[in-house]
Amino acid sequence: MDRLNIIAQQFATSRLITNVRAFGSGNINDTFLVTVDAAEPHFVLQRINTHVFQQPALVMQNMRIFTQHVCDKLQHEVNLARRWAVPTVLLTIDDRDHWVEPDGTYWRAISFIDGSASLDIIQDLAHGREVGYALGRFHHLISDLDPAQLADTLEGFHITPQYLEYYQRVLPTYTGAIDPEVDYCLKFIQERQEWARVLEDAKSDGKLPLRPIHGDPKVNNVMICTTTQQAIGIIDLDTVKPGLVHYDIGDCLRSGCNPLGEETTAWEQVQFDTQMCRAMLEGYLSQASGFLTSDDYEYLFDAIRLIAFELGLRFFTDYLAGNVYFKVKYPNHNLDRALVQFKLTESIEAQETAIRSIIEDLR
Ligand code: GN1
Ligand code: MG
Repeated sequence: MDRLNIIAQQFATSRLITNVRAFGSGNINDTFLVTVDAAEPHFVLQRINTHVFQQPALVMQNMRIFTQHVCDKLQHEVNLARRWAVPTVLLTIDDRDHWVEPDGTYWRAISFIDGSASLDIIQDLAHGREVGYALGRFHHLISDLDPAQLADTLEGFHITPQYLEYYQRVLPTYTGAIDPEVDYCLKFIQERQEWARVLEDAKSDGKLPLRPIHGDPKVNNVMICTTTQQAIGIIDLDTVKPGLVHYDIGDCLRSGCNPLGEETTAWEQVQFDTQMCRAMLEGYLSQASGFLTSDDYEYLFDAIRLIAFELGLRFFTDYLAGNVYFKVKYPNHNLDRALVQFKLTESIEAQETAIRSIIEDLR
């Protein structure tokens, strides 16, 4: 039996493992789908990237608090018209929520939401509405969870000014060529430095409150029922922690309204799809309008623009730093990813009036 099977076996109790294979397209953790014999449900096995999540025990603690809260709430819900599934943490034979290998790597297992699948790229407006719905449902379910109960598992996550500071520290260490693409990125960031504080300023001014958030609600983290095509859950709970719902809304839209997807190499053709933006926001607000304040609405456009910009900045900085954070398949991968996000940001900026009027229409 190879090592992966031995690790998977820790979480499988007496079930017989039939297969362990690489799964999904995450940029941080290593993910595997474990299939077990006969009618038993499959599960997901993950090696946590402890360079990124330096306190994995806190990640697991947040997950437990989150799951408990949501499961309690779902039990008391009267409207059970739609299925909503929460991924649960599997325990090892000796009741631990993780397994540490002799080489120090940190592993955990999570249930797979049966009868569901996720897609890397948005398919159509109906899919967009479902992805938006899922984020709204998720926010609604945790809107009464006190964010102080959740640990900060990734300090500085989505704090754009901190990414800018890191960028300023990395920039002088870059010894590669300043070709036209790199030059475009340098100027792009330079021109947006001041504005990039917009959400953090609003937070400091008391306009936007800390709430529990998902942190990474991109399209492929929303599970779609394979029979009804409805969204039935959100996975990847590592970054559930206190934050601004704006980070989530911005992240969800920058992911869903880019029909070419974030991994395209055709970055010059990247456009922000405003029709999709309307569909996604409609889906989101059908669940979230009850807890959003008028200040929340005021910052929605900035959120959409900022999180695309921020992800471009994060990818570009990692390219300059030598690809130390995001996994890459080739040396310029993070540069290509940054160009996609910056082109998307440009398209958002060019369509500001249209996007703002969609937000006005829906509020
Ligand atoms: C990372 O690993 P993954 O794919 O779930 C990143 C997100 C980015 C995303 C871009 C902890 O998520 O913030 O939006 O890549 N997660 C972390 O695809 O940095
Ligand atoms: Mg993630």
